[in-house]
Amino acid sequence: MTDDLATLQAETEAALAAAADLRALDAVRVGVLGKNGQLTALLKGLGGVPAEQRKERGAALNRLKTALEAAIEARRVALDAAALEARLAAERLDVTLPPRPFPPAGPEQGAIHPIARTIEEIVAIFGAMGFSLAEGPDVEGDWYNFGALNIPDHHPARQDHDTFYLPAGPDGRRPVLRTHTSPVQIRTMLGEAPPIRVIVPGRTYRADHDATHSPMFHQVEGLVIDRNISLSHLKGCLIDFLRAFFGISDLPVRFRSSYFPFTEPSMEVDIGWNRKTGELGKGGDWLEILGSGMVHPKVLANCGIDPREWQGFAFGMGIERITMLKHGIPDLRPFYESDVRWLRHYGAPVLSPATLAEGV
Ligand code: 2NM
Repeated sequence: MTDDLATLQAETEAALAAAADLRALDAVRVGVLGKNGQLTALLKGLGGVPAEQRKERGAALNRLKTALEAAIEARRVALDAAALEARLAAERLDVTLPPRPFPPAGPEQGAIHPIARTIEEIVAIFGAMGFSLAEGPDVEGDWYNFGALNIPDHHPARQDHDTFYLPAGPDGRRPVLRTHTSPVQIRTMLGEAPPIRVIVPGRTYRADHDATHSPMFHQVEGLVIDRNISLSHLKGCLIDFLRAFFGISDLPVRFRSSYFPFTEPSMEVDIGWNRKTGELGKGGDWLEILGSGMVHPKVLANCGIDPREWQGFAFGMGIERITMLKHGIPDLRPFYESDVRWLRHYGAPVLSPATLAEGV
């Protein structure tokens, strides 16, 4: 090998050893083997070499080229390995560590909203009694919300001050924000043949806003249609529900005659409590908690169900109200304010679903 080639080899090997990363390595490669590289220039100059030396010179240049390509590749492998080692060290993960404990209540942990929790509990209790969950639209037609339920045209609930009406559609009818979840029961009776057992939680809307009323609130209603259903079934079902929901096995329950257009007879349901302390289950006072009754034959007929063959009962209650009673929540307004301090205090832990197995 001539001196100039030995020098080029030595300089290139020194530069490769000094290249600290893949970019520096590539710069060395381009400087030697690139279009304007030093070795490329020597190869281009081969034509000017005297004929008797050209063969030997050409062989020497090719050997050097092969040697330098191998040296560059070796350095690339070494730098790749070093880069991987550095990444592995930086991103080290000890898979033998025990799992991080579920974070305590704090900024990083959410909670189940009390409304959502109560709905889960109600669905669990009625689910165990064979009820299915039914849902329907918040925006309803007048007939589903009122007419099918035997609510006459002059009924106060129909007046503008109670009901949110939407602008009339092309047919001239004004849709309503449902004032109760009963239209879902109507849709269920229209769409399914009896026997029926459904529980219907959801949002409802009334033009009412003060310390104890919100224009949007939640209701749960239930419906049972079968043969030979009587008031006894209604009473047994609701007593079982109330005792399970409030977790008081001997909770006093009282049925009081009342009136709804969609049920006959109708009954208001009270539970025993202490008015002074707010304690449920004892104290000699009564607190109204839900409405109920035997589904009116006209309502059944409106839904294509023959009232001579099928009977049923229905009931409805406000979710906010029973949630406040169960948990001693004094004020309605924070339910809708998304204040995380309130949610953390009254919310239910996540990952603890409402089940009857553990008691809701
Ligand atoms: C209540 C009270 C009493 C009720 C009736 C019906 C239907 F569709 F079957 F006729 N659904 N819900 C009902 C009955 C609701 O809420 C206080």
